[in-house]
Amino acid sequence: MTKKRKEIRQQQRKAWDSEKGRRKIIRHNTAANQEKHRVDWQPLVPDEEGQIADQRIMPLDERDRREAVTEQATAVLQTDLNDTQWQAMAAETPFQLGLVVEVSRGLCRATVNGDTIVCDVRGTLIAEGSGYTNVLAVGDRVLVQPLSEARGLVEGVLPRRSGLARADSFDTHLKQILAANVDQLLVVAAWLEPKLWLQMVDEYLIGAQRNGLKTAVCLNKIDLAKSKNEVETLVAAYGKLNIPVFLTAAAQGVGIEPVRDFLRGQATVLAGLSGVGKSTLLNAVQPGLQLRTSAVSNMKSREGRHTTTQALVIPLEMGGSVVDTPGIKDMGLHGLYPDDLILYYPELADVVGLCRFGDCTHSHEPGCVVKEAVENGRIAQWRYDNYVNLYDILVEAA
Ligand SMILES: Nc1nc2c(ncn2[C@@H]2O[C@H](COP(=O)(O)OP(=O)(O)O)[C@@H](O)[C@H]2O)c(=O)[nH]1
Ligand SMILES: [Mg+2]
Ligand SMILES: [Zn+2]
Repeated sequence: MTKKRKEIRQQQRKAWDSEKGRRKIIRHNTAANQEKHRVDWQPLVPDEEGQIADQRIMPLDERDRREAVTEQATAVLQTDLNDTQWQAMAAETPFQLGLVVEVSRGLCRATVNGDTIVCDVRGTLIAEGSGYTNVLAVGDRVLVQPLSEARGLVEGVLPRRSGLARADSFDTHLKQILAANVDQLLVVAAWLEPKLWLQMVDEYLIGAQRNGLKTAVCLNKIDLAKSKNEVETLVAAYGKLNIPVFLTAAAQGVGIEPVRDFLRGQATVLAGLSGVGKSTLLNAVQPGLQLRTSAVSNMKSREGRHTTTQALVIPLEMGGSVVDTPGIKDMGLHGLYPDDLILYYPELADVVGLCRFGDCTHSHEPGCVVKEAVENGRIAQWRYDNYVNLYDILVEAA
């Protein structure tokens, strides 16, 4: 992230904080709140070049509409929320505070006073107008009306501290929230079976960073690598960017302690392809969990579509919790402007302005400083390749 951008963010944050009193209780999805958010909307700030990238092709009013909705979706986050405050909010209502631990269509499982009960979601809670395509996600704090033993009704969703969201693949100006109130994302990948796919790892990292989450990578099944050295050399690029990389062989209990340290006391989302070893890893982190693990061969039948993504919140004995998300097959960078991709490749951003041609695409031009940096090893070849590939994908989708 450039300095300018940081300053802009800080200014936005200040403006946001100064209005705190007026915004105190925000409940999602109510007509009154939609009005309120509208008041809170602030004009989008142009980038360093004074323009809002890549939106020229859209009619003006459509652009405004999308910006407004995007702004709204992020505006409902209140980053300083904690359990005490959620408790206090619930105490002001006739309902109980619940933590959503599992979601499927129209139903969820929520932990209320230590018991996990099945809840319907009140029909008046609609996603429309919230900036999201779904009403709730695992990790949400909700207001629950107990109906009978082991059954309840979700009456409202409390404001979120944070969330992992991705742009909806059809309505890219809307977001789908995958997990709420999480602090960080741990990408789990396997060295082999399934084969390491660093472009996907980059996508997860970018997705999380766009949501303001801390990130780390767990590279599992290193027992299948010829040498640890080979693995370390490859992922050194992440280390240079201060993204922690944990090398593990979860099935053998190797390398687990640093992962445990990373998870302790934090709300973490796990992301990664089926079969990379997420469940095995969690079982190693907390023996006794006994999550089901499956051989790679019978994965296909388990994979749902995005809309039926089921996730599970697992509380950790050492403090903190983990959201296991079997369904997040791809993070999707929908809605990211191609020219903003460079923000997530700081090692490229460092040199990118120095090419001989101002409009250098860093693919074939002479005097390209990026290519030079790749050749002399300052930029990892695979990071460069990922950047170019993702850039092309984003341009095509724009
Ligand atoms: N060789 C090897 N296999 C592993 C390792 N960790 C997990 N596996 C195997 O990979 C398969 C998928 O693991 P699972 O935890 O179900 O993956 P998930 O889909 O990401 O939750 C299982 O057969 C595990 O036994 C590891 O460190 N090394
Ligand atoms: Mg699993
Ligand atoms: Zn260049």
